[in-house]
Amino acid sequence: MSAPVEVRVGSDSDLPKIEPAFRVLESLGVAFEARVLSAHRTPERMAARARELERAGVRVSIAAAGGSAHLPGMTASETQVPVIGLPVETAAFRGVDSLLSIVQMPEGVPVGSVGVGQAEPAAWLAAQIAALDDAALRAKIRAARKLPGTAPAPGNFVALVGAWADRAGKEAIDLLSELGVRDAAVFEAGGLAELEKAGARAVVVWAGPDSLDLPGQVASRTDLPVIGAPLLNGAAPGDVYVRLFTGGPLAGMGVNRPRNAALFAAQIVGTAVPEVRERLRAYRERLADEVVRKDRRLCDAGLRDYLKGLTSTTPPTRP
Ligand code: RP5
Repeated sequence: MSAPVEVRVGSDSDLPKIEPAFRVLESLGVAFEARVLSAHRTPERMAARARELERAGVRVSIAAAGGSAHLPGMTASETQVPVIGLPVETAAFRGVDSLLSIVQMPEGVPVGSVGVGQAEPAAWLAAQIAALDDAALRAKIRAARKLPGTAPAPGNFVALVGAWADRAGKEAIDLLSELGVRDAAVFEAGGLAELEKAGARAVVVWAGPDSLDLPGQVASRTDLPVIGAPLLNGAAPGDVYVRLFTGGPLAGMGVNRPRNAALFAAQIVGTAVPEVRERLRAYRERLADEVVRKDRRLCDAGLRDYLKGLTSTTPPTRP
């Protein structure tokens, strides 16, 4: 049996920069395996280890990379184990390049990103996911984070916080139910005790333009894994992720990716429920089949006809 947490870096030059993550895991007594696996320089080796994670009993992977930072996303594309992306600071762009590359995942393959250089929050989040079925570790984390009292053991329930995001909420609940997570419900941001009591295993918090700090506020008051999902109209303000990553440790999603928030939550449930893992795999296979079908059609129809078909069927962009 492997350690419950894997920490992979794209280069050994990342290791000193994320050292605080190792210190947090060590202080909690959470066993981890550290690996250097480059998405570009050792793609096969990186992918092969990602495919082994689930069978090896790894519950969560932290993938740290800088610059083009493809390691977290490519890891996530090879496994249903939740991947926490840790954007490493860069000299040229202060890590903004790493962050945007990691967080803006396409629909269907989520990565839960932390902020630039947030090695400690990444480790807390990983420890919290690893601790979901380990009451002693959970108590240790709550004490270390100065969270009062004990929390009930989680069930397989996903809590959605922020009732205003009706459409995103519906999309997420529909997808969760398709993935076999039948218990999902909406709570007010103040209802943390209730959602913990209800048996939440993951909490999705919608963040609108005026509530970008809400996920961090929720995450500062619970040791359940919190997923922060920004929902915005039009171009995102430049400080969207500065505001999102203030407060407690959380897994940030790309802008307007409610389905990825649901998928990440389902992956967390899937660490305990084999049926959900199976459905996640089937969902991923359907996505792949769809791309293959499109590629075949493009090859058969030729570029001009394919483009004509696209312009007549492209749905209007989502507000
Ligand atoms: C990324 O490129 C690594 O994650 C690292 O942050 C960056 C630079 O790597 P080195 O050139 O230092 O190996 O893939």
